[in-house]
Amino acid sequence: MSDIENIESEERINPNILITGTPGTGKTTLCELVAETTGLIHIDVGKLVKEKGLHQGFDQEYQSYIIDDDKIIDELEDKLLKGGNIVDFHSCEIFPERWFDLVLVLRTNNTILYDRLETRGYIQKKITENIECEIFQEILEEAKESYSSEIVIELQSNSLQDMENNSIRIEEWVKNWKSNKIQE
Ligand code: DAT
Repeated sequence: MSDIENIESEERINPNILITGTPGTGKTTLCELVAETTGLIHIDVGKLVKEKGLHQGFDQEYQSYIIDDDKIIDELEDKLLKGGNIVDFHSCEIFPERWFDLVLVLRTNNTILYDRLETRGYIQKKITENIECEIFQEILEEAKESYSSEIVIELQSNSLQDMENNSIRIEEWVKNWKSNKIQE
């Protein structure tokens, strides 16, 4: 880590958390819950991409936006440097490593995920692509390659009980992070 990166991370009085995982694993639902219990600000990057045009057009074949990494980074940089955010996105390699204090990768059983994506109305090609992404644990590998192994944690997200457990665990982690910060 460079000196500049150290300074930025030390200046934050609230942590930044990234919740990532294959579409349908429960990122947005969990982030909304955690935002309520911790006061962290939920940043739904997929929603911002659409609303603020942080993309290079729409891919008709895959029915998804072709994201523009630079536009996304520019949009989020100031907020993330301040800290106190819980960021929700299905990819994690585009963000600077220095932004995050914790990276959580949600994982869902294939059958459950299939049903969730079908209910969402995804076309078959997009369902298959996402199920394969989950089977080959692509996002987990991406997270391990992009961030320090100590801050990357895999969380199961199959049931409402899992969601509740995950939310409590994150709330505890935020409390600990803040009290460690005060003692520094
Ligand atoms: P994502 O943001 O990862 O695309 P989501 O939060 O929109 O996923 O959730 C997709 C659907 O699955 C939604 O209807 C809520 C449901 N869901 C999410 N996490 C769940 C969990 N742990 N147990 C049961 N249902 C869950």
